[in-house]
Amino acid sequence: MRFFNLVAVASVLFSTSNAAPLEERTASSYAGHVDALAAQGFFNLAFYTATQGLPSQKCNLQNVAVRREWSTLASTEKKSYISAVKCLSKKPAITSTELVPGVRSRYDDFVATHINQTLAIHGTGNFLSWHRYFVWAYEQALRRECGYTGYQPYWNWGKYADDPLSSPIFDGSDSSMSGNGAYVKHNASCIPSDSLCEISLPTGTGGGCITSGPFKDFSVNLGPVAPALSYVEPNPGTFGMGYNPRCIRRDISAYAASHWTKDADTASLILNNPDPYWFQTNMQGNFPAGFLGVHTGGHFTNGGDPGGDLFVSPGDPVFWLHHGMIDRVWWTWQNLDVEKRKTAISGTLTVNNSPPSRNATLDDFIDLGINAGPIKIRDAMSTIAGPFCYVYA
Ligand SMILES: *[C@@H]1O[C@H](CO)[C@@H](O)[C@H](O)[C@H]1NC(C)=O
Ligand SMILES: *[C@@H]1O[C@H](CO)[C@@H](O)[C@H](O)[C@H]1NC(C)=O
Ligand SMILES: *[C@@H]1O[C@H](CO)[C@@H](O)[C@H](O)[C@H]1NC(C)=O
Ligand SMILES: [Cu+2]
Repeated sequence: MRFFNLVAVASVLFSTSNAAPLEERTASSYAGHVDALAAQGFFNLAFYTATQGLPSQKCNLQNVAVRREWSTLASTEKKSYISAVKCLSKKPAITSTELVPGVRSRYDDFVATHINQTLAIHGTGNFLSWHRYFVWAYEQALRRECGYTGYQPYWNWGKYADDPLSSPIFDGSDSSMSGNGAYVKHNASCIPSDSLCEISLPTGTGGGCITSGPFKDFSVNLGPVAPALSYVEPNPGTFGMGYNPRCIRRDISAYAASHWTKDADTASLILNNPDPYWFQTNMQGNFPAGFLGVHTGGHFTNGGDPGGDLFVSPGDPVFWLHHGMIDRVWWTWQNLDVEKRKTAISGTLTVNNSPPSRNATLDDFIDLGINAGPIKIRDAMSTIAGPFCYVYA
């Protein structure tokens, strides 16, 4: 019974691929290699649950959420997502200003948590699981606290890699995530830092405050900690936690997008890295080798401040679409060998194991500070078990 139902759901999702009105179908008709892998993975997951049982009784066909690509949302759906994000940025923070002097909103609560834990959640064994939990908790906040009735959309990089500026994500229209920053003459961005310039990313045509779209007046309150632009107002507090209201600056980079986030880059990441260590390492980049990877490549497609700041990047609302795709790529990779990869983790507790630390285990906890309590990595390994109940179209 379960078997046929899940397969039916997968077929419906992948044959029609969306419920958007006709005039928006052109954008969503794209079906790259990565979409085919996601579909194949979904079928595998359906077969697996049919033969092994669903991992959680709480999550079933009737209530499973389906996260969709930005361009497949109808304009009204995009706008309701955007409104919910703005709503979160207007709700009071629950973090105390004694702990984080710069927080002003529920949105900032998430940014503060990310800043606080940055050095324990990147290049580590919990990178994928922690960010899965983070995106989910944010989606829950949009729904529970801001009345959003949809789910977290994602940004399928490969669709727009040649021309991100005219994508429905960055075209600056009122149903986009806002466009580029105003042009400000500036130097190339050095990755990972100016003092260790392993990759020099050519400047884009922005660098200043975003000039169009829904987030033109959005206030970034925390950071910077490691700004990609030298002229960002320094934070008055410690570790970026002081109050530093400023605009979102972007420097949209077709260079980063087209060099590291094409559909073929993502497909190759999924197909050519059966070892979880290499999957997550190549995803996050190999900077000494001049390779940004899809994770850093996506962050530097929008770039700027806070987008190009490893610590403060969730301060730019496009972060959540980007990390939705990161999670979808992991989900796809997992589903291509469900049995083996539902427990596959690798990596230690410190960034690229520096300084050396022990391996992460499935029994280690991940937490989101004030936003959500600790869960075991084990409980974040499946998107249809533990606290989660969603799949990707
Ligand atoms: C650009 O780099 C040069 C050389 O390192 C430096 O002198 C200059 O201040 C930089 N300009 C900006 C705007 O960061
Ligand atoms: C840590 O994990 C790696 C593989 O990911 C393994 O080679 C190594 O032996 C592990 N270290 C310990 C102490 O278990
Ligand atoms: C940062 O992490 C520490 C240690 O886990 C915790 O005690 C503190 O409350 C956290 N601060 C924030 C802002 O989440
Ligand atoms: Cu992060």
